[in-house]
Amino acid sequence: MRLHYTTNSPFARKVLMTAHEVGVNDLIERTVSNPWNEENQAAAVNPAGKVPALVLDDGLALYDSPVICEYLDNLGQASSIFPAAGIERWRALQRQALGDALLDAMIARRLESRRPDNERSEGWIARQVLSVNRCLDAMEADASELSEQPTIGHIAYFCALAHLDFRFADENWRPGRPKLEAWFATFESRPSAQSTIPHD
Ligand SMILES: N[C@@H](CCC(=O)N[C@@H](CS)C(=O)NCC(=O)O)C(=O)O
Repeated sequence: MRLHYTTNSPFARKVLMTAHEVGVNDLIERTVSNPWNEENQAAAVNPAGKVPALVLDDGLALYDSPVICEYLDNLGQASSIFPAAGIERWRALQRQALGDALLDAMIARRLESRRPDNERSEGWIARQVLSVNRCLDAMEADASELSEQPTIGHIAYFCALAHLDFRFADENWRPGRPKLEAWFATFESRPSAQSTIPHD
């Protein structure tokens, strides 16, 4: 199977960390497909033109990151980051949705900020900033509940926070969020995180 990804996509990082955590890294071939280039190869397999996209050996293309992560988890023999049916599963999926929502708002803000002056909406940017801060506060409220055993929710939280550090390094999210800061510092040392540090 072949993963279309970029080295700076936090959604692709979710997939790469999942592959590492469940022990299927070696099964994945990789193609860097920049969605912002005209020759974006991801668009040939994902109609949305986004990364990550995973093409299976029989040609079926899977997207987006929640679907790919669950597929890889199913392949993994050693461990699982998707709890079995029950409340823990819903908590993990809800956390994944929260991490992804933080990313969506952060990326929307960044893209809007880069538009020409006469096209940019400061109101739209302010709306995304509010969303980012609400997501961060919800994560802080949840941080002491996070289990030792990682789930897809942990990975989504981590990738979202790490992407804030990567793209908005001058806007530290840590002040006023001590539990989230402590959790992040510990999770950051996992090999799956250390082997997937983003770069442009
Ligand atoms: N919901 C998607 C989001 C994927 C996404 O937004 N990827 C970005 C890169 S981080 C992308 O490809 N953007 C290109 C575009 O929006 O056209 C997922 O979870 O995989």
